[in-house]
Amino acid sequence: MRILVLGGDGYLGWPSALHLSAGGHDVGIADNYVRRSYDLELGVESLVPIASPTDRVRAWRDLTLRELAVYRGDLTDAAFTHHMISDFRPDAIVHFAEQRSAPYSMIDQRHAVYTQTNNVVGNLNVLYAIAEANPDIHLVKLGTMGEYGTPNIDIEEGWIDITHKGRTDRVLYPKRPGSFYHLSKVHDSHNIEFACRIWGLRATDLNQGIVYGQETDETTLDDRLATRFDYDAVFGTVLNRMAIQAVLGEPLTVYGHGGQIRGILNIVDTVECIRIACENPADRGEFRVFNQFTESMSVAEIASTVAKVYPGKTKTVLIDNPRVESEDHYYRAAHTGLLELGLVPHLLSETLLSSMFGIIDRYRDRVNLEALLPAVKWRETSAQAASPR
Ligand code: NAD
Ligand code: USQ
Repeated sequence: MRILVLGGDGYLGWPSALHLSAGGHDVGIADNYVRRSYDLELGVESLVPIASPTDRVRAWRDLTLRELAVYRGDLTDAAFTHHMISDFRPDAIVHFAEQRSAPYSMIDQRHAVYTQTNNVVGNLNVLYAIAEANPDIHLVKLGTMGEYGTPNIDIEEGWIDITHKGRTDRVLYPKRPGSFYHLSKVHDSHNIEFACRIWGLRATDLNQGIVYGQETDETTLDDRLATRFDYDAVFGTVLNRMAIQAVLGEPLTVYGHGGQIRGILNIVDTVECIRIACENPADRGEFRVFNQFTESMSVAEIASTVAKVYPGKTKTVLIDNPRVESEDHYYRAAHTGLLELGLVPHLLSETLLSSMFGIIDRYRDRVNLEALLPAVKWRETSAQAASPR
Protein backbone atom coordinates (compact mmCIF):
# COMPACT_ATOMS: atom_id res chain seq x y z
CA MET A 1 0.00 0.00 0.00
CA ARG A 2 0.96 3.64 -0.35
CA ILE A 3 0.67 5.18 3.11
CA LEU A 4 1.13 8.83 4.02
CA VAL A 5 2.02 9.46 7.67
CA LEU A 6 1.10 12.98 8.78
CA GLY A 7 3.16 14.03 11.81
CA GLY A 8 5.85 11.62 10.65
CA ASP A 9 8.62 13.42 12.57
CA GLY A 10 6.93 12.97 15.98
CA TYR A 11 7.27 10.54 18.90
CA LEU A 12 4.81 8.06 17.37
CA GLY A 13 4.65 9.12 13.72
CA TRP A 14 8.34 8.43 13.06
CA PRO A 15 8.46 4.85 14.43
CA SER A 16 5.09 4.12 12.80
CA ALA A 17 6.42 5.29 9.42
CA LEU A 18 9.47 3.03 9.82
CA HIS A 19 7.31 0.07 10.86
CA LEU A 20 5.07 0.50 7.82
CA SER A 21 8.08 0.88 5.55
CA ALA A 22 9.71 -2.23 7.06
CA GLY A 23 6.43 -4.06 6.45
CA GLY A 24 6.79 -3.44 2.70
CA HIS A 25 4.55 -0.39 2.25
CA ASP A 26 5.53 2.70 0.25
CA VAL A 27 5.58 5.41 2.87
CA GLY A 28 5.56 9.19 2.75
CA ILE A 29 5.92 11.40 5.81
CA ALA A 30 4.68 14.94 6.31
CA ASP A 31 5.46 17.36 9.09
CA ASN A 32 5.90 21.09 9.74
CA TYR A 33 8.46 20.30 12.53
CA VAL A 34 6.52 22.43 15.01
CA ARG A 35 7.14 19.83 17.74
CA ARG A 36 10.84 20.64 17.56
CA SER A 37 10.02 24.32 18.10
CA TYR A 38 7.84 23.65 21.19
CA ASP A 39 11.09 22.35 22.72
CA LEU A 40 12.75 25.71 22.06
CA GLU A 41 9.72 27.53 23.45
CA LEU A 42 9.69 25.45 26.66
CA GLY A 43 13.47 25.27 27.07
CA VAL A 44 13.63 21.46 27.07
CA GLU A 45 14.76 18.66 24.78
CA SER A 46 13.91 15.05 24.18
CA LEU A 47 15.82 12.90 26.70
CA VAL A 48 17.12 10.79 23.82
CA PRO A 49 18.80 12.94 21.14
CA ILE A 50 17.00 12.80 17.81
CA ALA A 51 18.60 13.22 14.41
CA SER A 52 17.58 16.03 12.07
CA PRO A 53 14.69 15.18 9.74
CA THR A 54 17.09 14.83 6.80
CA ASP A 55 19.57 12.65 8.67
CA ARG A 56 16.98 10.21 10.01
CA VAL A 57 15.39 9.72 6.57
CA ARG A 58 18.83 9.24 5.00
CA ALA A 59 19.82 6.76 7.72
CA TRP A 60 16.71 4.66 7.01
CA ARG A 61 17.49 4.67 3.28
CA ASP A 62 21.13 3.74 3.82
CA LEU A 63 20.27 0.89 6.20
CA THR A 64 17.29 -0.61 4.39
CA LEU A 65 17.46 0.74 0.82
CA ARG A 66 13.88 1.94 1.37
CA GLU A 67 12.94 5.53 0.49
CA LEU A 68 10.57 7.69 2.50
CA ALA A 69 8.93 10.51 0.53
CA VAL A 70 9.10 13.70 2.58
CA TYR A 71 6.64 16.62 2.56
CA ARG A 72 7.43 19.63 4.68
CA GLY A 73 4.38 21.78 5.35
CA ASP A 74 1.53 22.70 7.63
CA LEU A 75 -1.85 20.96 7.47
CA THR A 76 -3.59 24.23 8.30
CA ASP A 77 -2.38 25.35 4.84
CA ALA A 78 -5.16 23.93 2.66
CA ALA A 79 -3.22 24.30 -0.61
CA PHE A 80 -0.23 22.37 0.80
CA THR A 81 -2.47 19.60 2.13
CA HIS A 82 -4.39 19.20 -1.13
CA HIS A 83 -1.23 19.25 -3.21
CA MET A 84 0.54 16.68 -1.02
CA ILE A 85 -2.34 14.21 -1.08
CA SER A 86 -2.83 14.52 -4.84
CA ASP A 87 0.91 14.18 -5.39
CA PHE A 88 1.53 11.13 -3.16
CA ARG A 89 -1.71 9.31 -4.13
CA PRO A 90 -1.99 7.32 -0.87
CA ASP A 91 -4.25 4.34 -0.24
CA ALA A 92 -4.24 5.27 3.45
CA ILE A 93 -3.39 8.37 5.44
CA VAL A 94 -2.33 8.03 9.07
CA HIS A 95 -2.95 11.35 10.79
CA PHE A 96 -0.77 11.99 13.88
CA ALA A 97 -0.07 15.66 13.10
CA GLU A 98 -1.62 17.56 15.98
CA GLN A 99 -0.57 19.47 19.11
CA ARG A 100 -0.89 16.60 21.57
CA SER A 101 -0.14 17.90 25.06
CA ALA A 102 -3.01 18.58 27.46
CA PRO A 103 -0.89 20.88 29.68
CA TYR A 104 0.36 22.82 26.62
CA SER A 105 -3.24 23.48 25.61
CA MET A 106 -3.97 24.76 29.14
CA ILE A 107 -1.05 27.24 29.44
CA ASP A 108 -3.20 30.21 28.51
CA GLN A 109 -5.75 31.40 25.96
CA ARG A 110 -3.20 31.66 23.16
CA HIS A 111 -2.13 28.04 23.58
CA ALA A 112 -5.72 26.80 23.81
CA VAL A 113 -6.68 28.68 20.64
CA TYR A 114 -3.53 27.50 18.86
CA THR A 115 -4.19 23.87 19.84
CA GLN A 116 -7.78 23.82 18.69
CA THR A 117 -7.07 25.80 15.49
CA ASN A 118 -4.09 23.65 14.57
CA ASN A 119 -5.85 20.38 15.26
CA VAL A 120 -9.38 21.06 14.05
CA VAL A 121 -8.46 23.09 10.94
CA GLY A 122 -5.65 20.71 9.97
CA ASN A 123 -7.96 17.73 10.25
CA LEU A 124 -10.71 19.49 8.29
CA ASN A 125 -8.24 20.27 5.49
CA VAL A 126 -7.26 16.59 5.39
CA LEU A 127 -10.94 15.60 5.10
CA TYR A 128 -11.57 18.04 2.24
CA ALA A 129 -8.40 16.99 0.45
CA ILE A 130 -9.38 13.30 0.65
CA ALA A 131 -12.92 14.03 -0.53
CA GLU A 132 -11.62 16.00 -3.50
CA ALA A 133 -8.53 13.94 -4.44
CA ASN A 134 -9.88 10.41 -3.89
CA PRO A 135 -12.68 9.56 -1.43
CA ASP A 136 -11.49 5.96 -1.41
CA ILE A 137 -8.44 6.87 0.70
CA HIS A 138 -8.71 5.34 4.19
CA LEU A 139 -8.12 7.90 6.93
CA VAL A 140 -6.57 6.44 10.08
CA LYS A 141 -6.86 9.25 12.61
CA LEU A 142 -5.28 9.38 16.04
CA GLY A 143 -7.87 10.25 18.64
CA THR A 144 -7.55 9.65 22.35
CA MET A 145 -9.15 7.68 25.18
CA GLY A 146 -9.43 10.97 27.04
CA GLU A 147 -12.23 11.98 24.68
CA TYR A 148 -14.58 9.86 26.79
CA GLY A 149 -13.45 11.17 30.18
CA THR A 150 -14.38 8.93 33.09
CA PRO A 151 -18.12 8.24 32.84
CA ASN A 152 -19.91 6.15 35.44
CA ILE A 153 -20.89 3.57 32.79
CA ASP A 154 -18.84 1.24 30.57
CA ILE A 155 -17.01 2.96 27.70
CA GLU A 156 -17.75 1.42 24.30
CA GLU A 157 -15.72 1.71 21.09
CA GLY A 158 -16.99 5.01 19.75
CA TRP A 159 -20.68 4.16 19.44
CA ILE A 160 -23.38 3.22 21.96
CA ASP A 161 -26.90 1.80 21.58
CA ILE A 162 -29.29 3.75 23.76
CA THR A 163 -32.96 3.34 24.54
CA HIS A 164 -34.70 6.55 25.55
CA LYS A 165 -38.41 6.81 26.31
CA GLY A 166 -39.03 3.51 24.59
CA ARG A 167 -37.08 4.28 21.39
CA THR A 168 -33.63 2.92 20.49
CA ASP A 169 -30.79 4.40 18.43
CA ARG A 170 -27.06 3.92 17.87
CA VAL A 171 -25.26 7.18 18.63
CA LEU A 172 -21.72 8.46 19.06
CA TYR A 173 -20.61 7.69 22.61
CA PRO A 174 -21.07 10.82 24.79
CA LYS A 175 -17.81 12.66 25.48
CA ARG A 176 -16.60 14.57 28.56
CA PRO A 177 -12.88 15.28 28.06
CA GLY A 178 -10.51 16.96 30.50
CA SER A 179 -8.53 19.60 28.56
CA PHE A 180 -8.79 21.90 25.55
CA TYR A 181 -6.43 19.48 23.80
CA HIS A 182 -8.65 16.46 24.48
CA LEU A 183 -11.63 18.55 23.36
CA SER A 184 -9.93 19.20 20.01
CA LYS A 185 -9.98 15.43 19.42
CA VAL A 186 -13.71 15.30 20.15
CA HIS A 187 -14.28 18.04 17.58
CA ASP A 188 -12.15 16.09 15.07
CA SER A 189 -14.13 12.90 15.70
CA HIS A 190 -17.41 14.66 15.02
CA ASN A 191 -16.05 16.24 11.83
CA ILE A 192 -14.76 12.89 10.58
CA GLU A 193 -18.03 11.08 11.31
CA PHE A 194 -19.89 13.82 9.42
CA ALA A 195 -17.50 13.56 6.44
CA CYS A 196 -18.07 9.79 6.31
CA ARG A 197 -21.82 10.41 6.30
CA ILE A 198 -21.93 13.11 3.63
CA TRP A 199 -19.07 12.16 1.31
CA GLY A 200 -18.88 8.42 1.92
CA LEU A 201 -15.29 8.63 3.22
CA ARG A 202 -13.80 5.66 5.07
CA ALA A 203 -12.21 6.39 8.44
CA THR A 204 -10.82 4.71 11.52
CA ASP A 205 -10.62 6.83 14.66
CA LEU A 206 -8.05 5.32 17.01
CA ASN A 207 -8.86 6.41 20.54
CA GLN A 208 -5.43 5.73 21.88
CA GLY A 209 -4.44 5.51 25.55
CA ILE A 210 -1.19 6.84 27.00
CA VAL A 211 1.84 5.46 25.17
CA TYR A 212 5.02 4.52 27.02
CA GLY A 213 8.44 3.31 25.93
CA GLN A 214 10.88 4.56 23.34
CA GLU A 215 12.21 1.62 21.35
CA THR A 216 10.76 -0.36 18.45
CA ASP A 217 12.35 -3.03 16.25
CA GLU A 218 13.11 -0.38 13.65
CA THR A 219 14.29 2.56 15.78
CA THR A 220 16.89 0.41 17.53
CA LEU A 221 18.67 -0.40 14.27
CA ASP A 222 20.73 2.79 14.53
CA ASP A 223 20.99 5.78 16.94
CA ARG A 224 19.98 8.11 14.09
CA LEU A 225 16.60 6.33 13.94
CA ALA A 226 15.74 7.03 17.59
CA THR A 227 12.41 8.61 18.35
CA ARG A 228 11.92 11.35 20.91
CA PHE A 229 11.37 10.66 24.62
CA ASP A 230 9.82 13.45 26.63
CA TYR A 231 10.07 13.81 30.39
CA ASP A 232 9.08 17.41 31.11
CA ALA A 233 5.80 18.24 32.85
CA VAL A 234 4.25 19.61 29.64
CA PHE A 235 5.01 16.90 27.07
CA GLY A 236 6.22 14.00 29.24
CA THR A 237 3.50 11.43 29.89
CA VAL A 238 2.99 9.73 33.19
CA LEU A 239 4.71 6.36 32.82
CA ASN A 240 7.66 7.70 30.83
CA ARG A 241 8.07 10.47 33.41
CA MET A 242 7.95 8.11 36.37
CA ALA A 243 10.53 5.77 34.82
CA ILE A 244 12.81 8.77 34.30
CA GLN A 245 12.17 10.12 37.81
CA ALA A 246 13.10 6.71 39.25
CA VAL A 247 16.44 6.57 37.43
CA LEU A 248 17.31 10.15 38.37
CA GLY A 249 16.52 9.54 42.04
CA GLU A 250 13.78 12.19 41.83
CA PRO A 251 10.39 11.60 43.49
CA LEU A 252 7.69 9.99 41.36
CA THR A 253 5.06 12.72 41.03
CA VAL A 254 1.55 11.40 41.63
CA TYR A 255 -1.00 14.15 41.00
CA GLY A 256 -3.67 14.17 43.70
CA HIS A 257 -3.96 10.80 45.39
CA GLY A 258 -3.44 8.87 42.16
CA GLY A 259 -6.82 7.15 41.76
CA GLN A 260 -7.10 8.35 38.12
CA ILE A 261 -7.35 5.24 35.91
CA ARG A 262 -6.04 5.41 32.33
CA GLY A 263 -5.59 3.04 29.42
CA ILE A 264 -1.93 2.53 28.48
CA LEU A 265 0.06 0.76 25.76
CA ASN A 266 3.65 0.18 24.77
CA ILE A 267 5.05 1.99 21.73
CA VAL A 268 5.62 -1.36 19.96
CA ASP A 269 1.89 -1.97 20.16
CA THR A 270 1.14 1.51 18.81
CA VAL A 271 3.12 0.91 15.63
CA GLU A 272 1.52 -2.50 15.20
CA CYS A 273 -2.01 -1.11 15.71
CA ILE A 274 -1.29 1.42 12.97
CA ARG A 275 -0.19 -1.32 10.59
CA ILE A 276 -3.25 -3.43 11.43
CA ALA A 277 -5.65 -0.50 10.96
CA CYS A 278 -4.11 0.39 7.59
CA GLU A 279 -4.14 -3.17 6.27
CA ASN A 280 -7.79 -3.69 7.31
CA PRO A 281 -9.54 -0.57 6.03
CA ALA A 282 -12.95 0.67 7.12
CA ASP A 283 -15.75 0.40 4.57
CA ARG A 284 -16.80 3.35 2.39
CA GLY A 285 -19.02 5.60 4.52
CA GLU A 286 -17.95 3.88 7.74
CA PHE A 287 -16.75 5.83 10.77
CA ARG A 288 -15.02 3.01 12.66
CA VAL A 289 -13.67 3.54 16.16
CA PHE A 290 -11.15 1.41 18.03
CA ASN A 291 -10.08 2.01 21.60
CA GLN A 292 -6.32 1.59 21.27
CA PHE A 293 -4.86 0.53 24.60
CA THR A 294 -3.86 -2.81 26.04
CA GLU A 295 -4.38 -2.49 29.82
CA SER A 296 -5.59 0.06 32.34
CA MET A 297 -4.03 1.18 35.59
CA SER A 298 -4.39 3.98 38.11
CA VAL A 299 -1.66 6.57 38.36
CA ALA A 300 -0.84 5.24 41.86
CA GLU A 301 -0.48 1.71 40.42
CA ILE A 302 1.83 3.01 37.70
CA ALA A 303 4.02 4.64 40.38
CA SER A 304 4.09 1.51 42.53
CA THR A 305 4.91 -0.73 39.52
CA VAL A 306 7.82 1.53 38.53
CA ALA A 307 9.03 1.61 42.16
CA LYS A 308 8.80 -2.17 42.47
CA VAL A 309 10.75 -2.93 39.30
CA TYR A 310 13.42 -0.23 39.61
CA PRO A 311 16.42 -1.85 41.31
CA GLY A 312 17.39 1.29 43.28
CA LYS A 313 15.56 3.28 45.92
CA THR A 314 12.57 5.40 44.87
CA LYS A 315 10.32 7.90 46.60
CA THR A 316 6.76 8.79 45.61
CA VAL A 317 5.19 12.18 46.39
CA LEU A 318 1.54 13.13 46.21
CA ILE A 319 1.36 16.66 44.86
CA ASP A 320 -1.63 18.98 44.58
CA ASN A 321 -3.33 17.97 41.36
CA PRO A 322 -2.72 20.78 38.84
CA ARG A 323 -5.56 19.38 36.70
CA VAL A 324 -9.30 19.18 37.17
CA GLU A 325 -10.07 15.47 36.90
CA SER A 326 -11.79 12.77 38.88
CA GLU A 327 -9.52 10.80 41.20
CA ASP A 328 -12.16 8.27 42.31
CA HIS A 329 -14.16 6.83 39.49
CA TYR A 330 -15.54 3.77 37.75
CA TYR A 331 -13.53 2.70 34.68
CA ARG A 332 -14.23 -0.11 32.26
CA ALA A 333 -13.50 0.50 28.60
CA ALA A 334 -14.03 -1.93 25.72
CA HIS A 335 -10.97 -2.58 23.54
CA THR A 336 -11.62 -5.64 21.45
CA GLY A 337 -11.59 -4.29 17.87
CA LEU A 338 -7.81 -4.34 17.36
CA LEU A 339 -7.39 -7.64 19.22
CA GLU A 340 -9.93 -9.21 16.85
CA LEU A 341 -7.83 -7.98 13.92
CA GLY A 342 -4.74 -9.71 15.35
CA LEU A 343 -3.00 -7.38 17.81
CA VAL A 344 -0.83 -9.34 20.25
CA PRO A 345 -0.28 -6.97 23.20
CA HIS A 346 2.98 -6.39 25.03
CA LEU A 347 1.80 -5.77 28.58
CA LEU A 348 3.78 -3.71 31.08
CA SER A 349 6.43 -6.04 32.43
CA GLU A 350 9.72 -6.05 34.24
CA THR A 351 11.49 -6.53 30.89
CA LEU A 352 9.82 -3.56 29.24
CA LEU A 353 10.46 -1.30 32.22
CA SER A 354 14.05 -2.46 32.65
CA SER A 355 14.84 -1.66 29.02
CA MET A 356 13.42 1.83 29.56
CA PHE A 357 15.64 2.26 32.64
CA GLY A 358 18.66 1.35 30.49
CA ILE A 359 17.90 3.99 27.86
CA ILE A 360 17.25 6.62 30.52
CA ASP A 361 20.49 5.87 32.32
CA ARG A 362 22.42 6.32 29.07
CA TYR A 363 21.06 9.87 28.62
CA ARG A 364 20.45 10.89 32.25
CA ASP A 365 22.82 13.88 31.98
CA ARG A 366 20.55 15.57 29.44
CA VAL A 367 17.70 16.11 31.92
CA ASN A 368 16.76 19.62 32.99
CA LEU A 369 15.49 18.91 36.52
CA GLU A 370 13.55 22.19 36.64
CA ALA A 371 11.29 20.94 33.87
CA LEU A 372 10.05 18.01 35.96
CA LEU A 373 7.59 19.84 38.17
CA PRO A 374 4.17 20.84 36.78
CA ALA A 375 3.61 24.58 36.37
CA VAL A 376 0.46 24.62 34.24
CA LYS A 377 -2.66 24.73 36.38
CA TRP A 378 -6.12 23.97 35.00
CA ARG A 379 -7.91 26.34 37.40
CA GLU A 380 -5.81 29.33 36.32
CA THR A 381 -6.36 30.89 32.92
CA SER A 382 -2.66 31.65 32.52
CA ALA A 383 0.40 29.87 33.90
CA GLN A 384 3.40 32.16 34.10
CA ALA A 385 6.02 29.47 34.55
CA ALA A 386 5.43 27.77 31.24
CA SER A 387 4.87 30.95 29.27
CA PRO A 388 6.75 31.13 25.99
CA ARG A 389 9.55 33.62 25.50
P1 NAD B 1 4.25 14.54 18.66
O1 NAD B 1 3.98 15.96 19.05
O2 NAD B 1 5.55 13.94 19.02
O3 NAD B 1 4.05 14.40 17.07
C1 NAD B 1 3.12 15.14 16.33
C2 NAD B 1 3.82 15.61 15.07
O4 NAD B 1 2.90 16.35 14.28
C3 NAD B 1 5.00 16.52 15.36
O5 NAD B 1 6.16 16.07 14.67
C4 NAD B 1 4.55 17.89 14.87
O6 NAD B 1 5.63 18.68 14.37
C5 NAD B 1 3.53 17.53 13.79
N1 NAD B 1 2.49 18.54 13.59
C6 NAD B 1 1.71 19.12 14.53
N2 NAD B 1 0.87 20.01 13.95
C7 NAD B 1 1.11 19.97 12.61
C8 NAD B 1 0.57 20.64 11.50
N3 NAD B 1 -0.38 21.58 11.63
N4 NAD B 1 1.06 20.36 10.26
C9 NAD B 1 2.04 19.42 10.10
N5 NAD B 1 2.60 18.77 11.13
C10 NAD B 1 2.15 19.03 12.37
O7 NAD B 1 3.04 13.68 19.23
P2 NAD B 1 2.91 12.08 19.42
O8 NAD B 1 3.10 11.77 20.84
O9 NAD B 1 3.70 11.40 18.38
O10 NAD B 1 1.37 11.89 19.11
C11 NAD B 1 0.92 11.69 17.79
C12 NAD B 1 -0.59 11.63 17.76
O11 NAD B 1 -1.07 10.59 18.60
C13 NAD B 1 -1.26 12.92 18.26
O12 NAD B 1 -2.37 13.20 17.45
C14 NAD B 1 -1.68 12.56 19.66
O13 NAD B 1 -2.80 13.30 20.03
C15 NAD B 1 -1.99 11.08 19.55
N6 NAD B 1 -1.82 10.38 20.82
C16 NAD B 1 -0.60 10.37 21.45
C17 NAD B 1 -0.47 9.67 22.65
C18 NAD B 1 0.83 9.64 23.42
O14 NAD B 1 0.86 9.05 24.50
N7 NAD B 1 1.92 10.22 22.89
C19 NAD B 1 -1.56 8.99 23.18
C20 NAD B 1 -2.79 9.03 22.51
C21 NAD B 1 -2.90 9.72 21.32
N1 USQ C 1 -0.06 12.46 36.02
C1 USQ C 1 0.52 12.28 37.26
N2 USQ C 1 1.82 12.60 37.40
C2 USQ C 1 2.59 13.07 36.38
C3 USQ C 1 2.00 13.24 35.11
C4 USQ C 1 0.67 12.93 34.96
O1 USQ C 1 -0.14 11.85 38.22
O2 USQ C 1 3.77 13.33 36.60
C5 USQ C 1 -1.47 12.06 35.82
C6 USQ C 1 -2.37 13.14 35.23
O3 USQ C 1 -2.94 13.94 36.24
C7 USQ C 1 -3.41 12.29 34.50
C8 USQ C 1 -2.62 11.06 34.07
O4 USQ C 1 -1.46 11.03 34.88
O5 USQ C 1 -4.40 11.87 35.37
C9 USQ C 1 -2.23 11.06 32.61
O6 USQ C 1 -1.49 12.23 32.31
P1 USQ C 1 -0.48 12.25 31.07
O7 USQ C 1 0.18 13.58 31.03
O8 USQ C 1 0.37 11.04 31.09
O9 USQ C 1 -1.48 12.04 29.84
P2 USQ C 1 -2.55 13.00 29.16
O10 USQ C 1 -2.45 14.39 29.60
O11 USQ C 1 -3.89 12.35 29.28
O12 USQ C 1 -2.10 12.97 27.65
C10 USQ C 1 -1.35 11.90 27.07
C11 USQ C 1 -0.81 12.40 25.74
C12 USQ C 1 -1.97 12.72 24.82
C13 USQ C 1 -2.89 11.52 24.71
C14 USQ C 1 -3.34 11.03 26.08
C15 USQ C 1 -4.05 9.70 26.00
O13 USQ C 1 0.01 13.53 25.94
O14 USQ C 1 -1.49 13.08 23.54
O15 USQ C 1 -4.01 11.88 23.96
O16 USQ C 1 -2.18 10.79 26.89
S1 USQ C 1 -5.39 9.60 27.13
O17 USQ C 1 -4.91 9.95 28.47
O18 USQ C 1 -5.89 8.26 27.09
O19 USQ C 1 -6.39 10.57 26.68
